[in-house]
Parts: sequence; structure tokens; C-alpha cells
Amino acid sequence: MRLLPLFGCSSATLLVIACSGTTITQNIVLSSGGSTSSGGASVIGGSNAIGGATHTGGSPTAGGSSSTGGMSNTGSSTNTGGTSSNRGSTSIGGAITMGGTSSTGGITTSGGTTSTGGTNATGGTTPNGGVTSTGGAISTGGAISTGGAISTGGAISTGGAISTGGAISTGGAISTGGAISTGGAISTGGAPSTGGAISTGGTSSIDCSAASLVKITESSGTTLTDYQVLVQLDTASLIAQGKMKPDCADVRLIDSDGSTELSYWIETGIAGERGCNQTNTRIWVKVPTIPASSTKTITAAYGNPSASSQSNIASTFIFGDDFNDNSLDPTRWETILTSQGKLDEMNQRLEHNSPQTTPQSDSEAQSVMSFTGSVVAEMLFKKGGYVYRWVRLRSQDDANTATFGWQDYGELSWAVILNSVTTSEDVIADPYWSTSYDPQYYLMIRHNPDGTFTLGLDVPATQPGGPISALKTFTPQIPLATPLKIRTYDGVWAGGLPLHARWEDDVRVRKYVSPEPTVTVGYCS
Ligand SMILES: [Ca+2]
Repeated sequence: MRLLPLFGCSSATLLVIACSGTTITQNIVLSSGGSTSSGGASVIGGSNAIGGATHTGGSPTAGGSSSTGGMSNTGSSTNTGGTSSNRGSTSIGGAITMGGTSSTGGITTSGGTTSTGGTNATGGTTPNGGVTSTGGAISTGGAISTGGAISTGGAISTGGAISTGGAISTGGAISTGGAISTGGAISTGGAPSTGGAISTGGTSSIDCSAASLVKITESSGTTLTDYQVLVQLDTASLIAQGKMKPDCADVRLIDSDGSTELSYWIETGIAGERGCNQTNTRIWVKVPTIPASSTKTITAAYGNPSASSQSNIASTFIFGDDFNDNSLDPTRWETILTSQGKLDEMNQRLEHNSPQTTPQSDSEAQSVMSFTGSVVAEMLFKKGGYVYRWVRLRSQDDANTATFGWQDYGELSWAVILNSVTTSEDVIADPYWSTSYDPQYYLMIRHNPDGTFTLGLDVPATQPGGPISALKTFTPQIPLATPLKIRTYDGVWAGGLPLHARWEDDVRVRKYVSPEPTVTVGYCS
């Protein structure tokens, strides 16, 4: 046994150093190597103190200039670390715990009523703060941090006033917090919230340096699973600010757990108007679960300069094909050709390339998959001149069908066929409109929850003859259990006028409820 110099010693303090193999049961502040040491009412350490396997402090405990805790370290009502204080594998603070200049927490650290870190404080795997927990000049929390009134934190920080329910939280990757939340990748918080990749709840919300907050509100009263949600993001601004790659390849959609990457697809649109580097980029994301009548928050994250695009139409939708690999996928499409009918996936789209013939040449593509329930089918479309064209969501026998139809000379009508009885009207009655202008269309066929169909088309202002926007709901009801497939048709005959490129692109089918979830995005200011 040897004695070390006292510092900060109270008058009644007795200093004892427990050497290796020795057990001391009273008034221990600094113990070197003993297997078990228990402090008395008041204990103050020397310049070097090394705890034994178990160290239990007295009422006030003050560490020396260097203090290393044992495997298990339980503080008293007051516990003050020295210049350098390293906790053991388990460290439970007393009513007041103050770290030294450098303080490294153990695997599990539970603070007392008041816990103040030193100049450098590194939390353990699971630090649990007390009523008040203040990090030092540099403070890195553990993987999980449940904190006191003030908590500066680790990867996940749930805590007191500023972590969870507390006042201030600066932090880790995820922080759920109190009145003020500053910080990590995700922070859900109190009145003001500044900071990380995601911030929810504050009066001022988000620092979008690495992500934007996407709040999804379900109001149909149904818990939605694998539901496709449209997130509209101003990527032009983010790219201009240097926060996102110019090709949007770094965009990731993260579920509300803060870590699960979700399938997404960035729509391109006609002439790229809905795509990357636009003020209203349309990103579709498949959300695994959206609880009924509630709001959940996911993240649109970005900013990784080495990221490559994960945009994928097939994994995001029930059914989807962007035709970008220039090889028609027989697991997704079956083709029906007559005469000299020709259908090719080329130029990153599905092209109808039948020549003008007698008899007429037909080319059709039909989805292998069929769809039941309430769904929306959407695509880009180009009629391509003096040909017959139609696009349908149809039963196998065509007796129950929702359809767009174009005559060879250009008249456009739409219809719903119920048990082979057709209800139709003209969208554009001018029989020469389509051959005169030949624009690109956005087409939509929706099988509504009540069994009716709504058809919609849009021609943007940038296209010949645009803008045109039309939406029509037909009254005939086709049961939701009826399996329907997407089918597109092109028919060419010898006597027609010159042909143009005829194609479909970005064909996809998604789920639908009414009303659809609303989505709001927290943009950077
Ligand atoms: Ca394409």
C-alpha cells in the first residue's frame, strides 16, 4: 500500500490506496488494482487513481488528475472526475456527476441527477443521462443515449429536455427531443429544432444541408402497405447550392426509422420537365407502412458525392418499366403482332415500328401481370401520326375495359366498357388535331375504390397543341376483383400519311386510396 498526494481534499477525508489483491471497504477514492473497493462518506482521489473491478464511491467523490474506473463503478451523491477520467465497462453516477478534463464513458453509463461532462467527454455504448446532462467542450455520445435536460449525443439520442422531452439536444444521428433540438441526422423535437438531416416538430424546423423532411399524412382511415407516395422536391435549388449532385444520383429515401433505404424512382417526364434539376422534381417512393389516420416522417437524403443512382421503376411500383435497357423483358411484357407488325424496345422506350401494309399491320404489348384492387396506371405516350392507336386497362376478354382510343386521322375519345357495353365520349373531337400536332401525352387510368374509372391526359405547354388537360370519371363500375392488364396497340395500313415515332415510356401501376396521403416537404431556406 502507498499514499498519493491529496488535492481538493475536505477536512474529514481519509485517503486510502488499495493495491492489487487488496480489498478496502472504507473511504476509498483512488484504488489501484483492488478487486473490490467501496468508498465511505467522503472520498477524494489523488493524481492517479485506478479502480478495481468494482468501485463504489462515498457521498462526495473527487477523482485525481488521472482516474481510471474499474469494471463496475457506482458513484455517490457527488462524483467529480479528475483531469482524465476513464469509466469502466459499467458506470452509474450518483446524484451529481462531473467529468474531468477528459472523460471517456464506459459501455453503459447512467448519469445521476446532475451530470456534467468534462472538456472532452466520450459516451459509452449506452449513456443514460440524469435530470441534467451537459457535455463538455467536445462530447460524443454513444450509440444510444437517453438523456437528461441537456444531452449532446450519439448516433441515437432520446432524452431529457433536449433529447426526449428535455430542453436541448445537440446531436447524434437520431434525436427525439424536447424544446430545442439541434443536430443529428434525425431530430424530432420541441419548439425550436435546428439542425440535422431530419428535424421534426419545432417552430423552425430543418437545416437541409443533408436532407429534407417528408411528412406523410394518411387520412383514408386505412393502414397502407407498400404504398407509392409522390415526393416533390426542388432539386434545382439543392443542386445550385451544391447540396445535391447535378444528376440526383445521391438522392436516397429513408424510412422513419432513420436507416432503412426505400425503393424510389425519379420521374423524368416529357422533355425532362419532371426530372432531376427541376424546381418540382417528382420522386416516387414505396413506403412499407403508413399507419391509418396518422402522420409519419421519412427523409429525402443527399449529399454523398460518390453515390450512384438507385432510382428503379420496377422495384418502386407494383409494375413498372422505363424501357431503358433497350431489351423488352418477356417476364413483364407479352407481344401480339399481326401481318408485318413490329414492336421494339429501343431509344429507351417501347416503339411501334410496323410498316404501312395491306392488310394492316398491328403491334400490341400487354403486361404479363394483371392488377386487382384500386390502382393507377400511368405512362408517357406518343401517337405518331396517321395510325390507329389505343391504350387500355382491360380484362383478358376486353369485356371490361377502360380505354383511350385514337382514330387514324386523329380523333381522340375515351371510354369504359362494362360487360361489353361501351360508354364513351370525345376528348378532342377535331379529327385532324392529333395528326396536326402529334404531341407527347401523360396518360392516366385509375380504377377507383368504388369500381368506377377515371381517365386523365395532359399535354404540357411545351408540346405541339399544348397545354391540354382533361380528366373524366365514368359511372360504370367494374368490380375491383376483376383482373386487369395494361395493353397498348398500334395499327398501320398502307394508305396512310407519313408515319412518325410511335411509342410508350415509363409505364407503371401503383396503389390507390381515396383520399391519397398528403405529402409536405421541408425545404432548406
Ligand atoms: Ca425510358
